[in-house]
Amino acid sequence: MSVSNRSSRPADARITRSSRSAESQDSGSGRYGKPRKKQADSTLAQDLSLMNVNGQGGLNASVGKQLGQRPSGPSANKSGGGLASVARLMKMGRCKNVVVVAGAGISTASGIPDFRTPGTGLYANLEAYNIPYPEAIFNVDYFSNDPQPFFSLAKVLYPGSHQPNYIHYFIRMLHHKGLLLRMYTQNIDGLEKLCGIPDDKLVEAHGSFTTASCHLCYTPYPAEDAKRLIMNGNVPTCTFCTATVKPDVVFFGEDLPQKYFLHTQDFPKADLLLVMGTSLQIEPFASLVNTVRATVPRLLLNRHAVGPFQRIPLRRGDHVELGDLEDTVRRFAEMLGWNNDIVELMKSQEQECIPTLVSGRSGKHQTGSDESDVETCSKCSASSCLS
Ligand code: CNA
Repeated sequence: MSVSNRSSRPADARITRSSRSAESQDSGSGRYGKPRKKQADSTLAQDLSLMNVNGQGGLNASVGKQLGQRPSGPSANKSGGGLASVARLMKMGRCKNVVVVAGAGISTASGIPDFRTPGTGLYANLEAYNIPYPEAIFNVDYFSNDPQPFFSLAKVLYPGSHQPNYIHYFIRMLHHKGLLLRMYTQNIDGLEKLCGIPDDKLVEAHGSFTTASCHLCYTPYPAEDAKRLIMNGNVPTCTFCTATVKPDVVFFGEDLPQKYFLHTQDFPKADLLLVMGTSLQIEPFASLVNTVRATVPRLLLNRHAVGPFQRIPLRRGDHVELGDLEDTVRRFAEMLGWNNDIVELMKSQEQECIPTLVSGRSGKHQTGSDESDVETCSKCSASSCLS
């Protein structure tokens, strides 16, 4: 659903994006289910400026200090213990309602930088954007005054110039095998759809570039026109109130899409939770991982231990596999006996989606800023191919 009707949504059906709170994140009850008020800008700015350190103030300080340095032992290392345990459960047919929670780390193998990886992450490379603090780039009040920093970033993130990688296809394979209950992604790069995960299996919790609207009055604006203008260095303006139009990517303090509320049905039903490539720093998304039933296995695949997976000892049923995500997912697929299927799926997707140059602006696999010639898949739509 579009965020264009945000203003008309009743307060008890709204939930907004914010940075992670410093209070306990593993209470099980979670705060995400409660409506939040939009924060005042100054409070928000203060809150956001703490974002990079918040993960260390959560569960307990001694654990926080050991971010990314899990001790050796079963289910908490790089040995494959956690992967093997979960793979065994899956092969026994015990996991038929798998929920995937994902973040920017699943797309770094596609060449899209994440936020927080030191050195390569977008937050470490923001000098070019001329902003006072990194999170200003997703601050709607800041955007209101100066949309250029976000539009510069949008040029990098707009779907079109990146391809899904093995990790996306692994998740696609979960669906293919009938095991994916739902994927909840924070990503806005559109690669989940592009690899063929169907719309009804996907919640893009932080919105996407698929639609655009006025950031003040939410009047919808044609997304392709907004893209063309932004890519050419121009500012799309609302036909109704003349304020700046932005792609419907959810900024801090803005409502999440209505589809996000599917979590109230999905997480209690899940029999396996896979958490991949996220620092679990953004609320309310981060707290979702605490809402599966207590007996449900949770597997974190990431470079560092994050959120409740920093606990020592881990909660019973929790598994952590640290390391490069693509390598880890390949090993996981091999354990499951899925590797060949995934490789075949990737090959067939490449062949099915051989782009053809056509005239027009409605292509799904658009790769450039040129408004007349776009690459469009001649056989499929991004979300239906190979379904
Ligand atoms: P983040 O805070 O940057 O965290 C990413 C996590 O992934 C970190 O813990 C990294 O250590 C880990 N990671 C990165 N690369 C790898 C790898 N190759 N192997 C293993 N682990 C890896 O990003 P989050 O997603 O947690 O933060 C949420 C933000 C990021 C969302 O609001 C997104 O909109 C936003 N974002 C999205 C994209 C995208 O759409 N591709 C890119 C950058 C930022």
